[in-house]
Amino acid sequence: RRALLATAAFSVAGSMLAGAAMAQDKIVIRMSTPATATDQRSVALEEAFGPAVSEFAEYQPNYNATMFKQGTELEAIARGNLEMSITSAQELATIFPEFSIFTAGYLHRDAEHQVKVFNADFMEPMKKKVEEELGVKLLSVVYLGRRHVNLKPEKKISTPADLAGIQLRMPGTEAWLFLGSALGADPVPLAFTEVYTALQTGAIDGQDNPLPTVKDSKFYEVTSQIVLTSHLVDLNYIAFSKELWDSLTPEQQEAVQKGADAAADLGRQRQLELEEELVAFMREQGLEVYEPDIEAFRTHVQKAYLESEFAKDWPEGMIDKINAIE
Ligand code: KDO
Repeated sequence: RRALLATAAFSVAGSMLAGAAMAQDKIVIRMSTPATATDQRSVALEEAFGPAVSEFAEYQPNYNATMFKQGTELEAIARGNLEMSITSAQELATIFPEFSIFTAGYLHRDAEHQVKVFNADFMEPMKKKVEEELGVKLLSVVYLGRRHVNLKPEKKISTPADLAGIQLRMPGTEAWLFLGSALGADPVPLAFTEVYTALQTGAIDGQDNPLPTVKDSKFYEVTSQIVLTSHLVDLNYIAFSKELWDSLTPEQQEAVQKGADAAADLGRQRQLELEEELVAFMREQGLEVYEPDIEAFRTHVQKAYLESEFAKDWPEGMIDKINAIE
């Protein structure tokens, strides 16, 4: 962790906005994500962010991790090789351990709670640290949705014990893998872009993602069931180069901020609507969709987190503050 941080801090100072090339006198804002172009976060950014900055900047999204591999985007921004990404608390936690608080299962209650937490006073020092030490500005919080367990085997899952021995793909960071084991499964690290094939060939038994992702990336074609665990009300942050931000005029900064907020609002609305519709869609595709014993999962997962090494890095009293937000 320290080594990465040191490299990142050094690169921020050393990069001369190399990435912010100008196209037709416009700043180029390259965004890299493993998400598809049809994912609601991608669509919302194209519809709301791109136009909001179009007077002075050209928004250039890159999807399916074709520009940077999943999990390497923050470092790319820090080094001045990228201007923007859709990052996760799990990725931030690899550099700033306190962000692991937002990776804990059954913490955020819903999309609205996420936004209130992101805008709360206690988030300010955390955002500031990311800006100052990594050169990344977290503009807005994007709703990814309720993650559920999506399996290929037909075995009925009621409690965490039923997931024993299940090879559950998780994204490749420590915080994600911990969540997989807290659920009772055997976590297997794998990049998002590899998941479909791994399910198809049986290299993994399952994966976890919100329903809109299961539809968008067609995981329903290669799985038999969705266990509605709702184990993580998942979020992403719109991450922006602090160096580029500092080079903008106040009006341009306002446009960037407003565009990010508008994209986050639009994406959140659409994702919530999709989540409502998609249980029926999955059943039409022949998948079993059912709720397990949620209390059994919640108790098991929360206990695992509170007893974990991660909890030692959480700011004092923050869990209570998060829970106290109405
Ligand atoms: C995934 O790899 O399962 C995940 O859902 C993790 C998220 O944090 C996010 O990176 C997302 O993938 C990508 O944006 C692809 O949808």
